[in-house]
Amino acid sequence: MITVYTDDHLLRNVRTELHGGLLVPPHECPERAQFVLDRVKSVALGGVIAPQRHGLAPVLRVHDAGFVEFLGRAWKDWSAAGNRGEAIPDCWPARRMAQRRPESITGQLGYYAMAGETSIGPGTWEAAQAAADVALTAAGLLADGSRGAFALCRPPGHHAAHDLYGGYCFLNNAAIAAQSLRDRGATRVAMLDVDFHHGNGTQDIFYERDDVLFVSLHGDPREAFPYFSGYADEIGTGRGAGFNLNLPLPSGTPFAAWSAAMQIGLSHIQNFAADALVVSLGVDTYEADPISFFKLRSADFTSYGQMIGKLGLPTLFVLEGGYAVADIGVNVVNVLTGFEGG
Ligand code: OKP
Ligand code: ZN
Repeated sequence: MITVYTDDHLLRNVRTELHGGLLVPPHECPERAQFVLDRVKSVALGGVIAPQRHGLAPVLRVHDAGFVEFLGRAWKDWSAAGNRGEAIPDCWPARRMAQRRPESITGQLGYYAMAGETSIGPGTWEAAQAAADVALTAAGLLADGSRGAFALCRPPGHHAAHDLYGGYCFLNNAAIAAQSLRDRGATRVAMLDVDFHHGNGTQDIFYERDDVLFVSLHGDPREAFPYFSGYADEIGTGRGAGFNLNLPLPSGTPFAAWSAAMQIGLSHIQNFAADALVVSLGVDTYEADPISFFKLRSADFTSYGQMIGKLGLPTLFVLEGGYAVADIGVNVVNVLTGFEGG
């Protein structure tokens, strides 16, 4: 399997994450990508290629133009306003408040943020664009006939909605790639989100559509981020009713229970008769993950990679979360080798 990767992810290197009432070094750090790349090379998964630039057109197929324009200038406006730290929102359009975009950059951060832990710094936008290019380039490999491809993306994307950033995400790499597969001729695309956290952004982008099925396994939002999305009764709306499947699971879920839910998700994907599958591959379901509460072991990642492989679909894997940094490479690549029949 080919991996698409660029060092441009290093441009996303903020110092702060709002966590537990403190500004701490971010869980979503550059070392994550290095551990994954090292493991890809040490098991000789396949070639590693650089992304091609795709520009903003494929990004604007799923994201709001005002939102994309905001991301492109947020750091410049924030620092020009005299702020000395990284850009963090501190006021949101909550219930009964005006849903209007203010002029102030601080107000705009609140307008476009779905969470406050995700600081914006210099280079954040350039890295987010590079991650989208990685996903688009890997999608191009599928369109050209590959059975599998791996987009080694950083920053991740599945919390980024049509016009919202947060949860360490800015552009929804997996959604941009799925839409590009549709635009390159696929009639139906299935998306499977195995990250510990609900992919609220992907759900949002495709919620009214019947040509993209979204299936997500995740920590029950009553107890886990993103708290306000991911309930089982969110099934899609309009034409999209029945094309969104959420499988929330409780704290302490071991692989036996997780894989039973996975089997349900996979059978929905099978019935959908997709032309291609996009997997949002987060490995924060791991037992040692510092911010999550499932109990998967490293060997379990191989097992579920095999389960995905049995679908027999052209499959694009897009990296999302995983914060037990030293083990992320083994866990991610176990999924990929399992998929390939290892
Ligand atoms: C991104 B992805 C720690 C919780 C921070 C954001 C989690 C984002 C996860 N205080 N909340 O889905 O792995
Ligand atoms: Zn996650």
